[in-house]
Amino acid sequence: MSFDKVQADRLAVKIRKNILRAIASEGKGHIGGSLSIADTFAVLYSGVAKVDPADPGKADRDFVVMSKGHCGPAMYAVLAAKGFFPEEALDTLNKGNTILPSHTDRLKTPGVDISTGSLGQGASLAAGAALADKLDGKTSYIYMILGDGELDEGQVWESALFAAHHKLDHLITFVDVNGKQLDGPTDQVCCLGSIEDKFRAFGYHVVSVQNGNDTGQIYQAIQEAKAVKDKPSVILLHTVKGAGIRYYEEMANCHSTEVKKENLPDFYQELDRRLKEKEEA
Ligand SMILES: Cc1ncc(C[n+]2csc(CCOP(=O)(O)OP(=O)(O)O)c2C)c(N)n1
Repeated sequence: MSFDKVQADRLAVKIRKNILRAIASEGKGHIGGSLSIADTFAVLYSGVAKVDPADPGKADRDFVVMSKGHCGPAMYAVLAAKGFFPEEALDTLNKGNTILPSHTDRLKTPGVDISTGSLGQGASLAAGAALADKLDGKTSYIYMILGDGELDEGQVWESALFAAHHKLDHLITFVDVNGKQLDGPTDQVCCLGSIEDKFRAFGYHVVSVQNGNDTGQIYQAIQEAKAVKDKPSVILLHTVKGAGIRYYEEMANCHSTEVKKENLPDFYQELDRRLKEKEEA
């Protein structure tokens, strides 16, 4: 398949606008880690992941698993942009009877296949789904997104052992290495050492993406991962927490914080301006 970087970058802007809109409707939420993973969602939903908004439960679909489920707004942002449900639903984030709870829930949202929120669990569920597909002789992919803070969970490493043991080469894991977690820099909360060496030691093919907010680099990393046979791949995305909006990029802790409705026009303008600069560069 061909990849259109210009369209993917435009989708990333739309995703960021939708994230801001959804969280502003609540006044506060997980903005930092939602913005940092926006470009990965833009690539996955630019023809990479086999999904169909008209038939979200299609039998041969790929799964996109948001294991860092607190960043549900990033997934909702792309699902709305792609027509899985009307964009107006974004204004109901985390409210009573919403289809968009703060953390992803497969029983509530079209396009969400695995419920998450308790960090680490999405990793095991994704590995289980990948094994089930393999046993069924399916060719679908499972794309799973972890946070770097989430790597503190022992369950992530248990699932990694399992995925390598079963040679799950259709399980592609992303780690959003934004360097920060809930209450501080990941290195200070619980130092991870070399994430690259750790996954390699667990039997993974490791792709390190220098700029994890660059759609072209993300796309190339996925192509590399897909060419690997008989082992799972992990793509380490070196991102910026709050990416796209200077105010959040520069905030010491933008994990879960205010997004004011009155600031949306300025934020949208900044996103449009930065995209224009990129397109003209
Ligand atoms: C098992 C479990 N423990 C604690 C939490 C609370 N919690 C929510 S987000 C978070 C930090 C996650 O950091 P990271 O994975 O780096 O996410 P990002 O920075 O990308 O938002 C924590 C500890 C949780 N959701 N699940």
